[in-house]
Amino acid sequence: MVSDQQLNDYRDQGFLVIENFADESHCDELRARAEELVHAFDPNEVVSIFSTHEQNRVTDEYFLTSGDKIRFFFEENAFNSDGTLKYEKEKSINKIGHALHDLDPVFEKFSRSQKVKQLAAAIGFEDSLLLQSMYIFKQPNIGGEVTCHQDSTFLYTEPIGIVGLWFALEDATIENGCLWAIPGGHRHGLKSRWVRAPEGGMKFEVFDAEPWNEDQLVPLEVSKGSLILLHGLLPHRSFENRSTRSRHAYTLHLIRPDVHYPKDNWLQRSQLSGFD
Ligand SMILES: O=C(O)CCC(=O)C(=O)O
Repeated sequence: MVSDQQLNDYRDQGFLVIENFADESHCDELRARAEELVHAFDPNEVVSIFSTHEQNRVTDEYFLTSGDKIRFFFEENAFNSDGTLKYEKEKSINKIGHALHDLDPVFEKFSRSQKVKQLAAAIGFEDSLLLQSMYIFKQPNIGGEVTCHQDSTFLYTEPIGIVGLWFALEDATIENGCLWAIPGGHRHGLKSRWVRAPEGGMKFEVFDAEPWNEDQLVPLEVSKGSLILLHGLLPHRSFENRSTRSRHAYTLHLIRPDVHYPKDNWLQRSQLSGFD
């Protein structure tokens, strides 16, 4: 499934693109299921959360308790100043997270398929635990940027033992906001951790305040069905989508079973399961 050369590339670069990993039909199934979930979601349940003057406190709470739920997060530019949505809900949602792989049968089937399990084993993540999943829409016109980061900042383990699986459910190009990464950037250590503060809320614990040299970023343009593996320490980002085409992706994060997962990470689960 993964050649020695590809494994070497992954170790060397911190990422690996595997083209044609997922069948078109599986991509379409996930897309159709996300559409159903959005259809069933009533934005009135949560629009107030995103548009009140207490926005930070309540949106933080909504996010921080979403680790074992299926929740909907809006694009930052989705709202008018009076708190109403600018566009229909289908064009306003930034992502769904963070337990699709455990709670939704369609996402669970894909996430725990033999193919994904075998891929995990091939990169040294056999017996790993499925920590988090996200469906990312990168909406046309208003799709927001994701600034340069390392996933281990948010999903920290000791030792670092996490991999991100990023499945392109549509072609991802520079125009519609593909991923960008700094090749080899995973070899320079972790810059910060996002930790639960004793006084409540979250804060960054900074180990290295030097910004990344974003001139070194390279675009990872991929076609529908491609899988991009991302080492937990790899600096990566995506830019805004100002094109008229969406850029849907599904992401899954795996952690090794033998790592320590601290209590002050944002995402807390009472129980984590593996592939079986
Ligand atoms: O899909 C994207 O645009 C960025 C996703 C990402 O970097 C992440 O979830 O860590």
